[in-house]
Amino acid sequence: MGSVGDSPEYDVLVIGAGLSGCYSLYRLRKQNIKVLVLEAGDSVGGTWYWNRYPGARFDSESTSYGFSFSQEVLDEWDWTEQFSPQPETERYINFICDKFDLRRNMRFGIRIKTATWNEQGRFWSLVDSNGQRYTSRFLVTAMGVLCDPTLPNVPGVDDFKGEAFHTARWPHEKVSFEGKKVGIIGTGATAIQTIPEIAKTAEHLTVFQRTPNWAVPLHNAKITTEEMTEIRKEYPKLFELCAKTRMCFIHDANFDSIWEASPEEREQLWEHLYAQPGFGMWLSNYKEILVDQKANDLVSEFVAKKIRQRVNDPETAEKLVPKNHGFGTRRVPMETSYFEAYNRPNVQLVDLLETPIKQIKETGLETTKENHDLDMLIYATGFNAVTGSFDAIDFTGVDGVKLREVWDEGPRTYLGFTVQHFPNMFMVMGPHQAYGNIPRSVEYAVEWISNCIEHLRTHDLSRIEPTSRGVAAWTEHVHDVSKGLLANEVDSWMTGVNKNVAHKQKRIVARYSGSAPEFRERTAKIAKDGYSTFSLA
Ligand code: NA7
Repeated sequence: MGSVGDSPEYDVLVIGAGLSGCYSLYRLRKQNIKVLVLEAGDSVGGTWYWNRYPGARFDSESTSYGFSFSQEVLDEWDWTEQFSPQPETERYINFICDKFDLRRNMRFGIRIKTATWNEQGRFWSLVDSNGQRYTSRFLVTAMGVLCDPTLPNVPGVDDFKGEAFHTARWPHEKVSFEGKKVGIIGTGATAIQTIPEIAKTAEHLTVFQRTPNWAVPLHNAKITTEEMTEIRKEYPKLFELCAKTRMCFIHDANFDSIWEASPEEREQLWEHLYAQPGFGMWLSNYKEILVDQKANDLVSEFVAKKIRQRVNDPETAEKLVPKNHGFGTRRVPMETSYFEAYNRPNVQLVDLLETPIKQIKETGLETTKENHDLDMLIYATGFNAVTGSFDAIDFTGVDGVKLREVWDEGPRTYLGFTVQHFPNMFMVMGPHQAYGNIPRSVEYAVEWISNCIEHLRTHDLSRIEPTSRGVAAWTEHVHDVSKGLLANEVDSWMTGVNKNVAHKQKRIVARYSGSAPEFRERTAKIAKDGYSTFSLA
């Protein structure tokens, strides 16, 4: 595949066949656009293809996480659990791809290495790891927010001779823990889902924790066929609600002030939220808890009390209580019997703040205190988030400008969808976009982008690029709305920090932390005004 003369082979190339890529293809193809999706994995699903570790599941309610664009899909697909497990989600994405015959415009096992803008021909030229070239007028990146897994930067990572897996590159075959001494590094959302599952069958599980996280109960449950019939009737209301809430979840903001509630009333609300399924404790709490340190200290103390109640050994419990950040200032992991896992005789917690990792060896892991012999080592060590998948491709724009250089001090975008010097390139779930309940945000982003491409085609325009003024104003706006949020003063993937990646030591403003309705209002206005704030040709 290549370009014929100076004209590109495709109208649009999409990188990635996760939720963003699948919906991009569906939409663009409906607009009679010649589109090809290039995916590194062997099948569709993105995040839900790669993250197949035991216990992987939604933390968002299944019914609010599914796509809303097709009535047929809503009518035909039954969710069987309130928070869908990974195998079911992967089946769901495959169901959609089969239903709309999406695979015929997809190529798998294709890892893009370079993406270069050709100014003269006004097209993008992509080259994969085998040297194959693909060209298109427009480029849509649909590469996901958390797709580039990272290993710990400790000596000896390659030396371990036992089984070793990163949770985001979990094997397709069943992994057995029986009779094995298993070690896991990390205690983020992923580890918190998988630790209780591994603990059930491993002979011994050692959890190597650097930073504890504030996890609260998920309260998952089955969905019966009768319940699904009722849920189906409520879909319009449910999506209407998601369109109004700050992060597109069904959990609505609480506008009550913590300072007007008595200690008993606070306790009552928190007990209620702690017993509710999903993100309520995080998102429907008093309005001050995510912005006012004193309010945050109070709710953190409540969650700490719960941890102390649930973990039998007081010393272990204390290690599991976060000390360097407050509740809700990192993405809150949702757990199912996570804290109770530490009451099992076969589970041991190693606090890496007290005894850091010295090295990984052929036989296991050595801390500054002792050797841990292991048969299996699991890396639940997270991702080079948000910009990681962009770092992995050599993007070259106008006049040889490199994306890595443009984003050297943190992302600079226009509307989160476009970047100056990179004409005709659109990002789904790129930096500076509102994430929250991802599929809700994906649907909006894909619709905005496909409408924009449609506008360009119908107006005989073949080039769109944001202006430096537009980028400066949007980037400033994104920085402004992030001010005052306690989360933006804490190291986490949401603030772009990954201690294992050399250029990710400093906090950046990686995402849009204003409300999703505000994000949509601002970006929809630009579309309504005919994209006149862009430079069009
Ligand atoms: P996270 O949330 O980034 O967690 C990664 C974990 O790995 C976290 O506990 C890290 O500790 C730990 N880590 C990373 N590197 C090391 C080293 N070198 N030594 C010890 N511990 C380390 O990734 P997840 O996959 O759990 O979750 C990602 C998102 O997926 C989640 O937020 C949801 O949105 C879904 P640290 O905190 O850096 O001290």
